[in-house]
Amino acid sequence: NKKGFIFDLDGVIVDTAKYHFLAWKKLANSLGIDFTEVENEQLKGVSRVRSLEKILSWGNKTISEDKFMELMSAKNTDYLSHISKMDEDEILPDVPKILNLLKDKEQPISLGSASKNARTILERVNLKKHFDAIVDGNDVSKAKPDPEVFLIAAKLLNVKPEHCIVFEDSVAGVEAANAANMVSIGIGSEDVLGHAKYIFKDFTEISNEFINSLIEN
Ligand code: G16
Ligand code: MG
Repeated sequence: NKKGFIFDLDGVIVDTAKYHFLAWKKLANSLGIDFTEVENEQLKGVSRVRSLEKILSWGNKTISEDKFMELMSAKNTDYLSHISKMDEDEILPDVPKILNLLKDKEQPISLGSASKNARTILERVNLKKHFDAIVDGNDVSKAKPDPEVFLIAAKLLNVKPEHCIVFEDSVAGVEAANAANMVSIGIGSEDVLGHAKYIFKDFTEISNEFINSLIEN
């Protein structure tokens, strides 16, 4: 029995969501736009371009295309300055345990991230070797909630979409997994991820029995 296990990156494997938050907040505040956890939640899983468009619309701001590119690049430079200090300690609890369990069970594993920095981050935390495929923001033309990222991952793993399981921390990502006809597993709070098929606070709540049942069913 082979299923395809697809992991989102930010907020699922590593807690880079806090660095995105810091970088977007700095940028928004510099434009005189309020930015709290509430706004940040809506940017999770959302591409860099779309995130900046949203922030500008919240602040009723229009800017030139050049300025837009400049802000995107400044945000990423700021974000990368946080990333460059990351190490294995920032892998979220029990993620290696689950990856190893899936490997033992010979289950194909892919990354399915919106981030263009995904490969860099996986290398920093030394997890790249666990993945049979990596699909990230450089490989897609349509961002989450479009299912494209997960459908490409399924294809690379050679597993049918309906036999894939997606771990996601974002509203957009759970929507993308559902749209791809995959089993969506929300990692985070029930208030936010209510439309996921299953929800867990984090991987410490996921038992080996649960993983086995996903493989068998
Ligand atoms: C992540 C984050 C988003 C971020 C996006 C693009 O997606 O959740 O907040 O805006 O990637 O990231 P970058 O600016 O690094 O290309 P995911 O899908 O890994 O959660
Ligand atoms: Mg995420």
